[in-house]
Amino acid sequence: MNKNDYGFPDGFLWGGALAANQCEGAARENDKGWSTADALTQGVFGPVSIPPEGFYLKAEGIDFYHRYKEDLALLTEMGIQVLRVSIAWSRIFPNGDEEIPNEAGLAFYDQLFAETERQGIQPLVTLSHYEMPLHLATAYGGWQDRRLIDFFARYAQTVFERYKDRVKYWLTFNEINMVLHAPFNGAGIQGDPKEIDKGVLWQAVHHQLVASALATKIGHEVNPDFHIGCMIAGSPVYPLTPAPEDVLEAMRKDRDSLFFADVHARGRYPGYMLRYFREQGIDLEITSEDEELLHHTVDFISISYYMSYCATADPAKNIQSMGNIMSAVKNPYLEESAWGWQIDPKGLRYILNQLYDRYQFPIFIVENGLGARDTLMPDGQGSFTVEDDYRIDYVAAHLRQIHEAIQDGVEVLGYTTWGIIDLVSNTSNQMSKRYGFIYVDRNDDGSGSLKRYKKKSFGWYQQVIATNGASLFR
Ligand code: BGP
Repeated sequence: MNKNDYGFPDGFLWGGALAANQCEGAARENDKGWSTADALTQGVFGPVSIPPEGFYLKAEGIDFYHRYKEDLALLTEMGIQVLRVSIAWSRIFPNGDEEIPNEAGLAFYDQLFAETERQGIQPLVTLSHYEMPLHLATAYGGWQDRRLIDFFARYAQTVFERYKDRVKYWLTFNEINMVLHAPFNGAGIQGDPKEIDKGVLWQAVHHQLVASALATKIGHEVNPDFHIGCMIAGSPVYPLTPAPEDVLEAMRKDRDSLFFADVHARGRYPGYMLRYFREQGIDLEITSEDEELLHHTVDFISISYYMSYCATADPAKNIQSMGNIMSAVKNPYLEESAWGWQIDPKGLRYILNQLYDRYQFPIFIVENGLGARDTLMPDGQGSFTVEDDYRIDYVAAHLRQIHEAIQDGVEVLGYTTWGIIDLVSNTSNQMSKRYGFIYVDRNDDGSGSLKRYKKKSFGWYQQVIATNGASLFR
């Protein structure tokens, strides 16, 4: 890779990210089964509705299922090179435990990936982005059941073989470290995370880690050219003060996430986690076959990045700030979004360096963006737009820090901004929390034409891509 002072490396992949359950809609079309995402009709922390009842936005999403050609045409006009999407497992195996996949579900992604190929866009595909067939949650208790490893492996094998000529970049589980904080969202386990037995949760985590390694093994067998990555919610943890107790607390909290990358990159459990299990009396079932499988490490690490956190050992200083799925100690030096997420572009440079120092694996930033309320207004040319300078400022500041990290020597594969087209929020199930560079006319009550409009950020990002990042420094 050639680098210059104001550009990004040659081959750096610019793009956007979406997830099936937040954009596709068509919740029951072509024999799709219910997914756990359907059951969270009011957001990640709402009640679990089995079966899903009443109105919920994800049932129709932004109708990407029927409008993907129009959307890909707009994204091609923007110039993106990579589009992160996910496959809805419940389209392929509606119940999750069948032997034979649903042909109609497979056919949809055939068409989608044929279209990305036609448009010259590289797909980056997540196997499980916060969803799994709902039946696996109700009949098996989700990932606490070891049999899910085989169900997931069958699903992975099926889609790897089917799309091997059109998809090269894969991710196993979205934000796998969030299972601990939202167990139904991440692992189909019902109940309050604080009340679920720790042993049950960690056993589910272990099953997912083994399943991720097994999928990586299978993927490399199906096509040795595959690049398969893990995906963690990346939020570095700073000590609130230089008190040694705070520094240690920050290290401990940081390891809640780093642990997942450690296993994916090193192929074994780190000593600090074995100590934790010992001291908590958690006795996991880890077979020697599991240990063997974990050796199938990933090719790269991917992260979402929205914020950093602080940690303190002093309860009196523990003022909480809202975060993505989890909350943490508020950093007094940072501003926050309208949803209370603290904004810290430099934290992205920090975590990229931290991960690269730790593993020397290439890193892909597969989510980053600003959730904000937008106002649609006439664009003076007979259509509508959004003057979203706040979003441009946010993304530009983060991209400049990625550039810094690259100058620091970190190998960064690419950047896919989150929700490049407005979609349904994961935590709050709102449309009004918008991330896109493309506006979708849909409101929280489900009204709206679903028409797409280019925001100001559309043209701005088009320039960034066309200049390979150099326009960020003009
Ligand atoms: C990540 C999820 C995404 C996405 C994003 C923004 O945790 O991987 O699916 O939703 O956060 O979160 P939200 O939609 O809650 O604003």
